[in-house]
Amino acid sequence: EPAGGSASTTGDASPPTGTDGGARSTAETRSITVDEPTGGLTAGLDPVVQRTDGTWIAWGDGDADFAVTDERNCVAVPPDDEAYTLHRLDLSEEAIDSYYYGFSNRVLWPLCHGFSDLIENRPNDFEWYRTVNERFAEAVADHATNDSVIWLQDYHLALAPRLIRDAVPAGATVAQFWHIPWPTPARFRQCPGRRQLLEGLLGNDLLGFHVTRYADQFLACVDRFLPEATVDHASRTVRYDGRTTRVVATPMGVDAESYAREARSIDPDQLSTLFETYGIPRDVTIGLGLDRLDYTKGIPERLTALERFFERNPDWRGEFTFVQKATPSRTEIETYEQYGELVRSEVRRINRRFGTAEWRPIVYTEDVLPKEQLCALYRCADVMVVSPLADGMNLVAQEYVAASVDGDATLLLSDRIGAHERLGSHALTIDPTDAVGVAAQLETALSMSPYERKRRMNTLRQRVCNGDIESWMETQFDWIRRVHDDRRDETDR
Ligand code: GDG
Repeated sequence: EPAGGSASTTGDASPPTGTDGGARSTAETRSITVDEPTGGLTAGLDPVVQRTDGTWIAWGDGDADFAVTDERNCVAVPPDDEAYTLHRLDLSEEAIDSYYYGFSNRVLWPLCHGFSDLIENRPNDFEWYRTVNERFAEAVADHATNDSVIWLQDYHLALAPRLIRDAVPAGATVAQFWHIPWPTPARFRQCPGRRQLLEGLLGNDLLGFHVTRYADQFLACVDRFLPEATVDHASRTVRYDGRTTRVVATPMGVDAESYAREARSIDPDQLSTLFETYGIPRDVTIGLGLDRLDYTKGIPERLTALERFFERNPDWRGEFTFVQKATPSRTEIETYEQYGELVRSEVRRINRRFGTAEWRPIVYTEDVLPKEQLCALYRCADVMVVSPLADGMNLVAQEYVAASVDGDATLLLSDRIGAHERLGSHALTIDPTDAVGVAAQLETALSMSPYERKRRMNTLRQRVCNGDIESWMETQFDWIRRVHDDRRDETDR
């Protein structure tokens, strides 16, 4: 998951270093080690915060074994070279349950992705969401000066910007990036506390989304639910309560260079081990799906499409293996638990239906792989199917493109996700709910001429390399500088 930024966080107990990293202490030595970041945002943010000598404020579970900090809950990162300060907010179990597994992921997540029937608005969750946002605002105020740039990450912190604005010196700039879709007014109407959320977000000087559709939907919601605000749709700015918020669409990229480098340096022995471990035959054509186990990602729909494909194409049985890597997440929420069971049982059913003693149509794993193995999988996959029903951006599609260094690979891409607006015209577009259509596009991918396949992949590679994580960071900071200067001018007048 995206993990927090400077003066910000999202829901990972070890935000600055991704999936399994963290400023980690070992019980015996009480020493602190820092693991390499794995996620795209953390990998991108870490060097930025290091260069700025900044502070990264992130929540963690108070019992985590890496909670060695000073009396202010701060730790130096890296420990031996103090490039920035990590300030951890220890949250109680109840706070985490209500703030993270409650309002953030039982209300905002399904609401923003268009899964209204999955919204669970439990008593107290919104109050806890507010309380944790207040704690963030207090921690930010502790560190902020008149020159500070405060950059918040994601939907877990919608109320914080306004609280921060009121608590920090006037010269500080407050910005936020919203990593998930923003819903239409018809959907946002169902949001508990919707007015407070909009007021909170309008505490930002800058609010970023991945694509213009989400930015415009946000402005439409402000128009509808906060009538006192003045929205200028042409410049995408909002005047509210004496200040201006600029709304921008800045699509996020990946560290393309590092995925390409890893993919190029695959060791053949390592590859054989990977294939053996997962029982992937060496001579088959490989399809790949790689997602968090989340109901937005369209995994059962993808499996149904694969079933159609094998029904329609008996010749491909024994010749095509689909590898589905799914990482369990938010399993404290029952919907996620049930979703995982559904996916696993569909895999078993399809494998029983078509599998033989030598071959399984679907190889399924929930293992978390180190980046080099992830890149090995990307490079070996002849076709990748990215079929979410909704997704702010989707980094996996871009990582696959970056790692497809041979150029002979094809991407099937859902037309409902942010990544489609960047890459759609050169991928094979799919409607994730149309199993027959997806199966047909898979047939197209597998029968495409090598020339056409390379032509498409090379164009995709150019796009992904040109719009990588570094250029995203630069765009963010160009905008931050711009709103900072605008505010200076406004205060001077
Ligand atoms: C949210 C938004 C938006 C996965 N398994 C392993 C592993 N991963 C890494 C991938 C990728 C990341 O996790 C997943 O990123 P996505 O963008 O695909 O999806 P979300 O987690 O839903 O992210 C999304 C994103 O934020 C950024 O704004 O694009 O729309 O929902 O980087 O590589 N990494 C390693 N081992 C694994 O097994 N090392």
